[in-house]
Amino acid sequence: MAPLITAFARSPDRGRGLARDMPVRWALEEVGQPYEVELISFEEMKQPPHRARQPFGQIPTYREGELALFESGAIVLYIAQGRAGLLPDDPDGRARAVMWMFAALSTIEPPIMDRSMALILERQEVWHEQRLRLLEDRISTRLADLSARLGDAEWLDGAFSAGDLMMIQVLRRLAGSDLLAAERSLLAYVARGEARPAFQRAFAAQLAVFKESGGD
Ligand code: GTB
Repeated sequence: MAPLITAFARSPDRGRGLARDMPVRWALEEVGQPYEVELISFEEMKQPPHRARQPFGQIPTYREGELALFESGAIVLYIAQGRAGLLPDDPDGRARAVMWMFAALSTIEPPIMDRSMALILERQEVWHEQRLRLLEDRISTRLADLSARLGDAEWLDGAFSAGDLMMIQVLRRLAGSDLLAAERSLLAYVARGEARPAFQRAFAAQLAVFKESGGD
């Protein structure tokens, strides 16, 4: 049976592919694994049946046979480990690809998420501008370091891997910002990821959900 994932019935990102079902869809497309999607509302997400599969009442989740997973990073890693296409064959290369997944989620993403939250929830606070500057400085430092490491390479460590997939998905949260535009190599890196046919299929699938939910 095809894996089943959960996603927003109506994503607040308005089909921009920023919700965390996107990396899971992208990973499944990269390895050529067909999948099914259960769309759920915010209300359903907080009810006991969904909390049984995601304790924090969030999407995405993943079910394949008897296995039930939550956490998008863990799901992408599981998909990558079981199928060819997202991890190198040699053990050292695999370890480094996983290292980049962690770097994306635990080193690059935190200040980016804090900035997103600050822009949504903290605009009225008297300290908003000061905090935003601090967060943006922190992001700029991380992006400069990442850009220095990427250099002129196409991907972070040899062939495209789950590490690139997670990193690009994290960087996409900065789309349209001066922060990303300032690092031209990262801008091109994100564009290369988004140009991949698997990304395009995953993006189109989540956009179709938004449009079918009445979004414009
Ligand atoms: N660490 C978990 C994972 O990686 O799976 C985090 C999962 C998570 O944050 N899920 C969010 C969720 O279910 C959706 S993706 N939120 C509902 C809730 O917590 O009540 C995060 C997200 C939401 C909205 C936008 N957006 O509008 O742009 C982008 C990303």
